Amino acid sequence: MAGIHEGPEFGIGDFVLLRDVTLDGFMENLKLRFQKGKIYTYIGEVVVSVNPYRPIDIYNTSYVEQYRGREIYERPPHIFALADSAYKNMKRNSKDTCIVISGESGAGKTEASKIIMRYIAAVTNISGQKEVERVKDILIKSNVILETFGNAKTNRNDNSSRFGKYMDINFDFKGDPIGGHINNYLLEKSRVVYQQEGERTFHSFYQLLSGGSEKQLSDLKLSRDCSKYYFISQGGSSQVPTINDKREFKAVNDAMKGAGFSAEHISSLWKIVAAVIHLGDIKFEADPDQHEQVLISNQNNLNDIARLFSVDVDALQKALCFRTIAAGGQVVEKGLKQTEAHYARDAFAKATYDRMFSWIVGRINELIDPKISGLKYVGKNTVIGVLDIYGFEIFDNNSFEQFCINYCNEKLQQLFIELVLKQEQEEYMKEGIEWQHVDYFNNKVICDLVELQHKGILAILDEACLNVGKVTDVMFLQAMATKLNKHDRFTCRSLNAADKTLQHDRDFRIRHYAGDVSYSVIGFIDKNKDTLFQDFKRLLYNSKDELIKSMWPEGKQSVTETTRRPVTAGTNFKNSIIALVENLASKEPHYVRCIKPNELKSPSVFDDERVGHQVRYLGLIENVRVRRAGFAFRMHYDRFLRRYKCICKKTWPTFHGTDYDGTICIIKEKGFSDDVKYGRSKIFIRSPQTLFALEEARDSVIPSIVAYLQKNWRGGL
Ligand code: AD9
Ligand code: MG
Repeated sequence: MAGIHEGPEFGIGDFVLLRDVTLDGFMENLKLRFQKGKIYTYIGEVVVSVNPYRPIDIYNTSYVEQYRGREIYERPPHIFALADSAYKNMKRNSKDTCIVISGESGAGKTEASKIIMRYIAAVTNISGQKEVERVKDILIKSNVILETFGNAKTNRNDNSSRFGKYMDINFDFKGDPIGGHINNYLLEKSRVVYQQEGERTFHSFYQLLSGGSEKQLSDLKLSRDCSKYYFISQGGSSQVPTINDKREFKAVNDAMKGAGFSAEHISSLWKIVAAVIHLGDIKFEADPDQHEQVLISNQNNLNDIARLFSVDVDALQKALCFRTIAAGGQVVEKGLKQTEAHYARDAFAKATYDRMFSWIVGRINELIDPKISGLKYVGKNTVIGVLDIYGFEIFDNNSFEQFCINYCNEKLQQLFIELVLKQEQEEYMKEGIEWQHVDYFNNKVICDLVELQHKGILAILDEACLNVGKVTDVMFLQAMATKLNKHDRFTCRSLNAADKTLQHDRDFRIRHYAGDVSYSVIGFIDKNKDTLFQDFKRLLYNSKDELIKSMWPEGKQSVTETTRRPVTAGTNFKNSIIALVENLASKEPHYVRCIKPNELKSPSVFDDERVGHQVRYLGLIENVRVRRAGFAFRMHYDRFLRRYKCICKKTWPTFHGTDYDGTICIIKEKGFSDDVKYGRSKIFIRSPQTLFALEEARDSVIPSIVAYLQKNWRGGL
């Protein structure tokens, strides 16, 4: 079997066939394959992918042809085989499928998702329908657009996704893509105003400064020198060797244009990016006439921003320096103090960028909406969902964003555990085969620690946020220490005084499935409340730029209209992730488990310790054991008979009984009856050796079969 027998020098293509299912055995095989440039290995139908950190020429059209329409085991392991399997299953069974790509930051999820989408685009629309081509084109272009506005260089990954993305691709009954829909999850907007050392804000800012024409930059009142601008230069690393911002700027503009964004819209988007840059350089000074109140000292900057946002400059100034409050039926304007003004400005910049990002996603969705794409539904419409979300991450300073990202990864791990076990169990039950339980670590306790109603960290945080102005981050930490003191996955200094790595009144630690992470509580309450003063909403709602106006619909409310307290950022995120997980669970899942080989982004280093850690926490050994708990291999009777009929005298060259009977004949004649079980539609083979023996028997008769076919069916091969 080509997929499994790539030759001993390449190791084993499916971990299920490992002789020795231990961490050492697993690692030895994974390392050997990585060193030989074989980055994909199966665990049954799960693809384990190791980031090669170099381009490998295995995605060209000749590879597409090798995998198209083939069964997963017929060719050497490849992500194309998984994409094809998801596609085939969807088409054959008219069932929604999804592909869940997981792994830590920098492990290769986003690349994997793009490879999958390109494969699907390559194997569909044989008849070349124009509208289908348009949809496919936008699906591919959406990656470029969203990466520009939603990805950034972090200390883990030069092109790190700072938002979660779930994309549904809709197919018609023929299996052609007729539309799609993207759901985006929590953009890490704090990056707009702050970056850690060595990091950048979103790519869009640097692309504009590097790639914008002289005229465009002068219109936007920008220079090419990033270091001049506070919001985009804090990480001190605006130049990244692996990134060509100038080229990407052209690519993203071409992609937006090609996808159907109007020239006005594209121009407005860059104006917003420019305005955000300028906002970072607004300087406040104390108003000499008004105690503790601020003024803006750089009026030019203010004029530029007002022009870019198409708003009145006085209104902008007022929104930045005052806050309008309705109290007891009276409308009062309250001057902001220095710290308040800075806070409000940052919140404004973050919200503006965030709204812009959501608008972009919404615009792409409009362009690929299957209902308006002009392609009519005929028969059943099915989808393949592709999930590419930010991976588990640990930085020197971890805040609310890492907390959300890592919680999301816990949820996906939980889904993997449940579905992989459930699926396997169901398969055995459906086929009437006895099932043997395998122990595994269930991370549900950690999901509960975060999300449980009333008792979880998010609930404690929401409670803290309810008490306007009174509760500090430190008090939130103390509340957690009191309520979670029995939880063995949670600690902080007041619960463990001896742990000097945790700072008093600042840090708490969670023992995540993927490792221990210390979070600083500073900013948790603010980020969870996510307050943006109404004044800014009204300001931009009154913009003369239609696009900007459309991003702020709630700005039409008058000052005295009371708004309901908005759902907090944490709870909002939790709800969206719970809905996502439910959605994934309702589809037939396919998994890609991405592994990062080293911390150096090196193509040649296989760091045993780092990889071993990932293999352990991803539960890959358990995955192999579960898969093998009963049987290493299974195959539908019809396929089995077709593949092995040549090795049995009773079935070759023709067999007149059922596929089931033919399968029994082969197994009996070869003496493997003790090693197999017959399910309702599939044969289950217990040990890999039996499969190898069948394959060897087949290999040895192939030459005589070729000769036979040439003699008897000349021209019919
Ligand atoms: V994060 O959680 O968004 O921070 P990802 O998405 O898991 O992370 P990404 O796909 O961005 O990681 O991969 C990181 C880098 O590894 C890419 O920019 C490529 O340079 C490199 N990479 C990943 N996969 C491949 C591949 N199949 N072939 C070549 C790859 N290079
Ligand atoms: Mg990514």
